[in-house]
Amino acid sequence: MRILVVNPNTTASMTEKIGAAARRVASPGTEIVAVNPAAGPASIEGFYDEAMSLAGLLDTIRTADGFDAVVIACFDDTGLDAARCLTEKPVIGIGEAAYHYASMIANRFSVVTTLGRSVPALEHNLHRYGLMERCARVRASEVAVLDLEHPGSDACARISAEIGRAVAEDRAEAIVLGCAGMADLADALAREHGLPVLDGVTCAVGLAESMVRLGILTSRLGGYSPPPAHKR
Ligand code: 5HY
Repeated sequence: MRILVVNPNTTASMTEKIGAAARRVASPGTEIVAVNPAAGPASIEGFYDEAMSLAGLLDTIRTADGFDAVVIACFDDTGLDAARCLTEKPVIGIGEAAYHYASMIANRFSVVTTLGRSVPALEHNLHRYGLMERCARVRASEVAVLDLEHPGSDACARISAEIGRAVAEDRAEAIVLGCAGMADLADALAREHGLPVLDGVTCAVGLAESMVRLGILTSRLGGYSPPPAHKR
């Protein structure tokens, strides 16, 4: 099977990191193709950036072919509903995937994301997915998305400190890392804090593979029905 993994921001180094994380967990025989649009925001932090990234994201999915599933590798599940109108193949948002997995392994989990301005979009999605009750809190580490691309930055230490606060103050039993750019940090942080730390890219690839294997496709009726040809 072939899985298209789309990073909706335009930072190629982050797309490579996302692709590497996806390949680490993909089954033998699964090909991962990680891409990002040519135009759009270099990072997505909040509602405005999300809106500005939509055209590039949807164009990337609309023009792609030969894929069995699509993963949207941005934690606010950018354009997820619109993308599901473009193809009957499963389209998985890394946020939605991680929240569902977290709710199956813990009674309450906390999300640790980047900047404060990113928090409301994630909270909105948790409500939409019916999982807000299982999420103790969405926390901001105040690490900018692009700081994650600088190995010398103290990004990991600040994320780790926020996880410590989530365990102490939220009684979090699991942590969801709220940015695709944190994909390479999950294992070390789980060992450091002694609880499950989930990365969305990993969860989404696992979910996509199982949906493809089970032959589960997106309904073509109602909300996800394809746009008429003249609107494509
Ligand atoms: C992400 N932004 O996963 C989100 C994280 C955030 O460019 N990739 C981004 O802050 O919403």
